[in-house]
Amino acid sequence: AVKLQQPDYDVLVIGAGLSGCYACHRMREIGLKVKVLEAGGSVGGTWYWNRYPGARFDCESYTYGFFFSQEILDEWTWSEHFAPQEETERYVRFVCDKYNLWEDMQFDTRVKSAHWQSNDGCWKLTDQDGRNYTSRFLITGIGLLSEPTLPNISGVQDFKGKAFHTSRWPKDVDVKEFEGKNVGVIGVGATGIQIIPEVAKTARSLTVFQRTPNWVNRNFFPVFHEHAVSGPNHQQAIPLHNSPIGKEEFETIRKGYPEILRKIDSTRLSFMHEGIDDSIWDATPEEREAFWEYMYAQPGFGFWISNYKETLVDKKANALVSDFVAKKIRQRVKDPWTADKLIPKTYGFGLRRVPMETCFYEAFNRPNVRLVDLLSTPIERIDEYGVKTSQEEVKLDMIIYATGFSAITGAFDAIDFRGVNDIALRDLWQEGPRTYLGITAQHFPNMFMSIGPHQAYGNIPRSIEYAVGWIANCIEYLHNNGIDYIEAKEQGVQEWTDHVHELGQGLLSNEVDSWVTGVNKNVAGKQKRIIARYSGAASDFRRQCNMVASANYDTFSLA
Ligand code: NA7
Repeated sequence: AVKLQQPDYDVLVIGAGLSGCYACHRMREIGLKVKVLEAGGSVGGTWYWNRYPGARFDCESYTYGFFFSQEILDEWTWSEHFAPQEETERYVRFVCDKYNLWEDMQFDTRVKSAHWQSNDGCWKLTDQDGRNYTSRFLITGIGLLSEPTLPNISGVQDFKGKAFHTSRWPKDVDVKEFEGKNVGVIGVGATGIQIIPEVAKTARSLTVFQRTPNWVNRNFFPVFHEHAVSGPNHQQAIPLHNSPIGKEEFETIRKGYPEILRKIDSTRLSFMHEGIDDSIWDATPEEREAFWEYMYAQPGFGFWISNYKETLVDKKANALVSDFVAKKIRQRVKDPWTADKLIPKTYGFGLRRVPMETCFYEAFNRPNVRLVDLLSTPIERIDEYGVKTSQEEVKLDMIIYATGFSAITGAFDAIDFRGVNDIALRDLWQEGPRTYLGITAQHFPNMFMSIGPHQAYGNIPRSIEYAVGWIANCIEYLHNNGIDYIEAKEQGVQEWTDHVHELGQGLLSNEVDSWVTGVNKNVAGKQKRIIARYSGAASDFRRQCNMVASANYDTFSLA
C-alpha cells in the first residue's frame, strides 16, 4: 500500500447540493471524517442558485426527493405537485437539520483546484483564498448544470440597467422587480420558459430574444393560472393535477411511497412516466391523434416520455408528433407570425430536453409581450441602453440572461483537476469524457463523481442517491480492507466509454446541438457534439455498477 501522510480529512466533498448532502451523511455513517466545501452561501445546489421567479420542478415532487430515509419520507410534506424552488431549498435544509450535516460543511468556499499528491497518496484542494484541504478520498457533487454562461455578445458588461443570469439570481429580487419595467429575456430553454410567463404578468413590456425555438411541453396548472386566457384552447385542457396537495391527499401519497419507489426504479429515466411499446405504425391517424390529444393534456413529462417508441429514433415518426405539437402551438398563440417563429424548424419534438411550461405560449397573447427572432435579426451588441439587433434598438430597464450552462463537463472544466503525473482532467476529456461507470476516471485515483458524465440522468435525485450510495459502499469497502488506493483501469474506461457511445447510436437527440450533447455556442471548446450521458435504462446502469461492487471492485487497480 502507498505510504500515507496523515491528511486533514478522510473524505472531501465538493458541493453541498443533493449529492454533497447525501455524501456527507453516508460518510459520517461509515465513521469517516468528512468536510463538504461549497461555493454558495448555503446548501441546495441547483435549488440554492436558481431562485428566479417561476423556478420549479418539472417532475412530480414526491418522486424527486431522497428515499434512503424513512424519517424524511414520514416527516416531510410536499405542498404542491410540482414544487417551486423555495420549497425545494427548504427541503434540502430540512434534510441537513435532520442529520445535523451543517457542522461538516463550509460555505463560501469555491474550490479552484484539486491535485492528487502521488507521494502522500492524498488529494489536495485549494480554494479561492488559497486555503488548502487534504483528504484520502474526493467526491465531486458539482452538478450537471452549475456553471452558468453569459452570451458571447459584445457589450454585455456595458448595460447600465439591472442584469441577471437566472442561475445567479439575487435573493432579494422577486416578481415585484418587474413591475412597470421594460424587460428583455434572452434564451428560451427550460429556464426561459419558466420565467417568461412570470415577467409577462407585471412588466410594462417584455421582449423575448429567441435564437433556436424549443419544443415545449405543456404543464398547465389551472389553479395557479393567473393569465386571463379564455377560448377554445383553454377549455380543451383537461385540468391537471398540479394544485396544492391537500393534507389528506398527501397522506395517501405518503402511504404509497413504497409503490412510487418501485415504479420510478423500474422506469428508464426514473420518472413516474414509462415508455410505451406501442408502435406508431400500428395506430390509425385517428388513434394517434386521440392518443396525443389525451397525452398533451396530462401533467409532467408524459407526452415526451410515454409516447410511441419510434418518435425518438425514426425521423418519419418524429415528424408526425412534431406536426401535432406545431398545430397546438398555432392554436395557442394568436399571432400567426409569432406562432410560426415559436415552432422549431431544424429539429423535431423531444430531441432536446423538453421544457415544461405554465402558460408560456399564452404569454405571447398579451399586449405587453413581443418575440424577437434572432435567426432572422441577430443581436449585434448590447450597449448601456439595451439590445441592438440587426434591425432595431430595444431599450430595456432589465436584461435577464436565461442562457444556460456549460453543462456536464463544464463544472469539471471550472476546477483544475490534476491526477497522477499532474495530468489535467480537461486534457484527458478534450475529445469528450472518458470514464469508468461515469463515476471514476483513469489517472484520478480515489476520486468519485456523483452524476458525472456517462451516468444515467433523468430524475436526477434518483441518479444521485444511487451514485452516492455506490461510492459510499466502495469507500467503506476500501476503508475496512485497508486499501488506500483505487484507480480506474484503461480497459475499464475504454469498454465503458465504448458502451456509452454504442447506446447513443440511433438516437435522433444525439444529432441535435443542445446541452445534452455538450454543445454551448458561448464557450470555446464546446462547439462539437459529444456523447456525454449514458442513454440506457437506469436499471441497466445500476446493474452494471452493482456487478463491479459485487466483484469487490476487482476491475479497478487497488493497492
Ligand atoms: P438551455 O436549455 O441550454 O437554454 C439556453 C437558452 O439560451 C437557449 O434558448 C439558447 O439558444 C439561448 N442562448 C444561449 N446563448 C445565446 C446567445 N448568445 N444568444 C441568444 N440566445 C442564446 O438552458 P436552461 O437554463 O434553459 O436549461 C438547462 C436545463 O436546466 C434544462 O434543460 C433542465 O434540465 C434544467 P440556442 O438554443 O443555443 O440557440
